[in-house]
Amino acid sequence: MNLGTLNVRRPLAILAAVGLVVAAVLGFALSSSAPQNAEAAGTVTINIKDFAFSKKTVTVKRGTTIKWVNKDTTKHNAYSDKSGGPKGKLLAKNKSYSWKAAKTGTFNYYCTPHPHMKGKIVVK
Ligand SMILES: [Cu+2]
Repeated sequence: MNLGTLNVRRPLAILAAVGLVVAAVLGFALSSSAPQNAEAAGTVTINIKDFAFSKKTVTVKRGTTIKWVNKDTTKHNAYSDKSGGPKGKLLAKNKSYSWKAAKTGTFNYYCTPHPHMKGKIVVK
């Protein structure tokens, strides 16, 4: 009688406790992952026009995508000698190159055929 009710109630109490823990962990995982994805979704566009980058220095959060769009008839690119930096190929007019800023640091870049064209991306 008394033993019988204990034997039935304990597993139920344990199940209820486990259920609460699972719900709490799931809730935390869902709420903590959503804002991070939103932050990483941004894109900053830099136009290349008249042999110059439209933004000389761009400061972004890690995870941001940088997109260079060539508006000149002449082919240009955005290339950094630094490891992990942008390694764009020459772009025809209205073509673009995207690079995700995955590492923090300062990335100086230039246009390979026109090294006087310079820019800088600071990733924080
Ligand atoms: Cu160029």
